[in-house]
Amino acid sequence: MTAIKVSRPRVMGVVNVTPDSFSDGGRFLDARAALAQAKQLIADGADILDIGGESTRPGATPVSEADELTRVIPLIAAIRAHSDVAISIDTMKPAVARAAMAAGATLWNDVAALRFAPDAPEVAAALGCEVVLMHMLGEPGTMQDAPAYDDVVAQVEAFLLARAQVALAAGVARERIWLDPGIGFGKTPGHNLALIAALPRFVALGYPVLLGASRKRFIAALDPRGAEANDRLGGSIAAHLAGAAAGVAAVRVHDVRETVQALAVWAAVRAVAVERGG
Ligand code: HH2
Repeated sequence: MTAIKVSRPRVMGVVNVTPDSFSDGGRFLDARAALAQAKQLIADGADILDIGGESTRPGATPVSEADELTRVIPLIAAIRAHSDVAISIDTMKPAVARAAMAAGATLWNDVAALRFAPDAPEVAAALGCEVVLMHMLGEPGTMQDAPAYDDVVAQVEAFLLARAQVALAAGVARERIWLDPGIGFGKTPGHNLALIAALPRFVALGYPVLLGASRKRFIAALDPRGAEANDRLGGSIAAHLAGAAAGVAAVRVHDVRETVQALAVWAAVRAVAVERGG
């Protein structure tokens, strides 16, 4: 075995406490089932757990702040009591982010990139947490209505840099800002492929990049047989390995065990290639 170590992206495991998420909706709505799923993902090798209480798929029912808090906060507290795994909260609501940090989370994953609540940038700064700024075209309800761009890569890049500026101006420390091109959030399969192909350009912006391609619909569009959401593991791994090669900091996945294994093989091959001067 080689002595050289190649770093691989961290693996963020998804725990959705929702009735309607596109691939695992309803499975972990029960608090005990959600905690059991979280423990399983930790055992499978997750570096971070991403806890979500509101689906963002088009047509999903909006969730009240009170319901979202009830879904996610006891779970975060229970995970924290069980393990010191890093925890992120997938929410667009500042009050939910604040309560999540108090319960033990350290990362705010905001698919709205701090756009949907006027005080979101200030709350992120005051919390002192890491924050993921993700690109979405418009809003969840309408984002998939014929999404169009002149140049998807340039426009997503400009959006992310502008949102990073807003966060910086509000007082979020530069080293706490992550960027995410938002695979599937107002994109055709072609847009998603262009963004995955452009990951080296996003990584070169100097912020950690998060890639979330797990079980997304563009994979079905590329599968000659088509594929239901729970039948997209191969395509998910392929997309995340492309992210690894581009140098992303983390991948957000439903299938932690298989992704950890794929990344271990990828990193081992890279290490041998580096050792041999490749
Ligand atoms: N994708 C989903 C949700 N949150 N966050 C980031 N940063 N990046 C992503 O790509 C991303 C995300 C959608 O996946 P899922 O949580 O499985 O579905 P739903 O939104 O329906 O709960």
